[in-house]
Amino acid sequence: MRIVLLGAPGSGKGTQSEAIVKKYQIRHLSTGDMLRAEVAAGTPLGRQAREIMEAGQLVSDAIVLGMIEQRLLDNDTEGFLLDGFPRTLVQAKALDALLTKLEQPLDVVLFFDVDYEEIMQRLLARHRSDDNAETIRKRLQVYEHETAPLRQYYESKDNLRTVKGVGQIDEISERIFRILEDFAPETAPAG
Ligand code: B4P
Repeated sequence: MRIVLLGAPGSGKGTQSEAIVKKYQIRHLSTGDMLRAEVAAGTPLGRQAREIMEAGQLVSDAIVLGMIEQRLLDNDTEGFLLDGFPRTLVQAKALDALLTKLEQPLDVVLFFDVDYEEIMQRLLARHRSDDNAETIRKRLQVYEHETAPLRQYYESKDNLRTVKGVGQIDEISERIFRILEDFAPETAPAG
């Protein structure tokens, strides 16, 4: 199964990714995790990304595309879950082109519906270095401007499904699994 998770920062993409990849045994590709690993390792890319992330801005499309492209080309599992990518129209179009080349079209884009007040509370409780009030406000503005238009983009391709992202974490996973049932590969009948 090939899935994209779309939603505002703090809408629970990373949290729900864990349950989804465990259930469907697909590869988890989180651009946020990849960038944080680069920052922690102090690589040149990480040094460049750190300030941008702490300011609540998006890292350049070229950097993110470079990171994701090789991993998609190397992917040898039955599918993948893209978490936090694409985040701009440029990234979405580049992803389409790559997946067309690989003959691996997306099955579904799951949009996490959570209001900004709830997001603010969740992220302020987390204490990550890009989770202070000012940076969160900036991240939400950037989301609104750069990423929210992707909803319409995927809606027009008939790929978008919306999941209500508020409630107990397990309840939200169940909602997601119900949606994903429509896209899970059929298992061959026994005998
Ligand atoms: P990400 O790592 O993608 O982080 P995020 O959007 O903040 O979080 P997510 O939606 O995954 O929320 P989570 O489950 O953690 O991005 C970080 C930065 O990296 C970006 O700002 C940007 O600078 C850069 N970046 C990443 N991808 C990029 C790209 N493609 N292009 C350019 N730049 C890129 O949940 C948040 C909190 O809520 C957690 O504490 C969790 O425990 C809690 N929570 C989750 N579900 C809950 C629930 N149901 N109820 C209550 N709390 C819940």
